[in-house]
Amino acid sequence: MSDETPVSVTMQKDGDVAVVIVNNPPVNALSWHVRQGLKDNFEAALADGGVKAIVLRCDGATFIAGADISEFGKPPRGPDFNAVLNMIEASSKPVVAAIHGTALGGGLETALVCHYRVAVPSAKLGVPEVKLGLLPGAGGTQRLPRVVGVEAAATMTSLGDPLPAAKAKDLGLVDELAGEDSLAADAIAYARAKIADGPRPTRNRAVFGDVAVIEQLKTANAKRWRGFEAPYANLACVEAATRLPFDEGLAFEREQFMKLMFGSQSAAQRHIFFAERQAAKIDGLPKNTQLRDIRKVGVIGAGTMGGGISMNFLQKGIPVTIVEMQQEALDRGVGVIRKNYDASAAKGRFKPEQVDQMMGILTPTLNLDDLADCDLIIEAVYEDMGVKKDIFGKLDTIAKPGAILASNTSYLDVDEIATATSRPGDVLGMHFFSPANVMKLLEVVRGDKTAPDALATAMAIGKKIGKVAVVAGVCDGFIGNRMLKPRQVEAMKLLMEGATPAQVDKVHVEFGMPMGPFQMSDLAGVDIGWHRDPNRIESIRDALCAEGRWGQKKQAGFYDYDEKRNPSESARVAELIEQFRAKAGVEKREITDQEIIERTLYPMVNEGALILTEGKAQRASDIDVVWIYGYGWPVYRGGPMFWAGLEGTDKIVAALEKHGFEVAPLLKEKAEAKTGF
Ligand code: 3H9
Repeated sequence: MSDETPVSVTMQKDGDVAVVIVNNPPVNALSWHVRQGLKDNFEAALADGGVKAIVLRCDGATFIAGADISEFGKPPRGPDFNAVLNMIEASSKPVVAAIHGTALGGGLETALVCHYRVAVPSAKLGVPEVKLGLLPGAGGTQRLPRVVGVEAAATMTSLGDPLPAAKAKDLGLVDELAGEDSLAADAIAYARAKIADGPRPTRNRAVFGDVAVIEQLKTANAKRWRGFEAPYANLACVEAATRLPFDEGLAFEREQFMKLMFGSQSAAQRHIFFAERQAAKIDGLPKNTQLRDIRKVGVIGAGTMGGGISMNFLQKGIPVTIVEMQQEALDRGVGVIRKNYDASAAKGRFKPEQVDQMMGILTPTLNLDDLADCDLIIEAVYEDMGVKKDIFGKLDTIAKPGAILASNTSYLDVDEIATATSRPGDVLGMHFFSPANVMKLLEVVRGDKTAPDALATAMAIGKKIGKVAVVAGVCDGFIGNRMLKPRQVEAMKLLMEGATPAQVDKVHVEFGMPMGPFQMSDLAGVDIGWHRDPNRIESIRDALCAEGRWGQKKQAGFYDYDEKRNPSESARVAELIEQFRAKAGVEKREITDQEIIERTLYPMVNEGALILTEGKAQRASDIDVVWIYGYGWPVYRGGPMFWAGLEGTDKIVAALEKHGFEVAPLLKEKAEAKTGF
């Protein structure tokens, strides 16, 4: 490897103003050579007697979008970031940050040591470190409250959402809005006008505002932050700024930052940051694969799934034709879409005229032939191979050449569905998760014959409608539901052996899942996939279904529910379990929480290993993305495959063997090498 330092920072002079320019695509992250370049160029500008003021700006799409996350956890290289910032801050010449795109994290911290900030109206400013399990570790938690006050600083650091430039200007974070196309010139003019004023104090300013807001934020976000360390560390630092001198506050921030940086939560969240971006990449597909044009979408089925799927496209201004068999069902489906949009409008998410616009590009019909002009058709009818093949056979004659024909099946064989057409290259799966307008995950199922451009187009349209799309291979349940199965099977076995639904669920919720296996069953419907014969009782679930305990919708499932759907443990369910145990001659025993983890979560890792070996997921991190965005796996545990590494694959294998599982060879390999995935 060459030792040469890439030139990612340069300087130009405009009369008495020096302009330091960062150019480090794609997002001008603060890589080691950028820090080096900032140091060298600021030193030069400071030493130059002809320079009276300095502008810092960036080339490319954005201002500095933060520290270079790919450097985290590696041996330090280049100058210390804080030393560079201190040097800029101490400049005797006024320094102006010229901001476009996003000034995020270390980027905003750099702007905060500049004495003035000018931004274009489309710019966004924020400290999103909390989303990586971190906090602004280069003085951000101490300088921000001195500029915007405690309330804004506490909110910005703990939630991590960037602010639009106009809002930042209201808060005093931006001094002046520049012209969208004249930032460079406007910033130079602004800097020149500040020569007489000189630098403005940054650290030597009082923190203002009421600290009570910190407790209020904790209360308001208690549910959202359950299990997370970083939001609280961010707030602790802002609170410290209100009572400690600047340098002591900085030392406190450093200590908190290092704790997070070397903890497992941030490692997991950084893993997911890159995993999410990696998931969009399709192995073996040329980067320049030509995408198909998707201007109009057809959805077959106006039920919960079909309606939710349609909403995604309507929100992006893509017209949708939605087909049902009966007028009543069609009217009901369209009514639900409108009701959902109206509810969002009432919450301020949409303007009423936007709702009208979206509804205006929805065409309801009873005629499948009306899909003839659609570029993408998504079938979302119930899970029956015969019905799906019949629909795809008809689509084959109706759809225009080149249209993508997708099934929203959650487990059926997409290759078999494709055989009903004469164009299997156009067929694939697009598996949305319920509620489809809310859940971020989209499994794009690649059939044996799916054409590369069809696949790439489905992935791209997924991104366009705001989903995190992951490629999955054809197998029962694809990635997510396939891994769910062993978990649910073991959870049921644990009931037979002595655990209660509440105990199993509690372990999962404490682990960080939004709900446990039985809560999930009750929510989704215990009767899903039931054979519907009340006299055929072969399992606890059959017994529940036979008694009409179909879950929340019947106010009875694995739990009893009151009219507000509050659950309580069910004596009847306990009785049923007891009867099954007696019949099977199983002796009830004490089940530990650890055993529940070992028997419900470890088998998921095992299944994940099989999925990888069979090539049904492109990479382990894709599996993690599926579980984070589709099932609410806690992001601070990085998804099941990343978590396996934290937990220890050797420990997992030993436990699986102890409980009599057949261990996947790939998992065994990892355990022997003592590595993760
Ligand atoms: C921090 O600053 C800590 C400080 O307090 C300092 C303490 C001492 N580093 O998202 P995209 C890559 S923590 C390295 O698809 P977009 C990304 O992986 C940081 N790489 O683009 C992708 O690579 P590839 C605080 C990064 O236009 C490519 O850039 N800052 C970084 O949709 C394009 O990314 C943040 O958390 C990075 N910081 O969105 C901001 N950022 O093409 C994180 C991106 O190989 N970044 N990459 O897959 C973002 O939120 C978005 O990337 C951004 C652009 C909004 C900037």
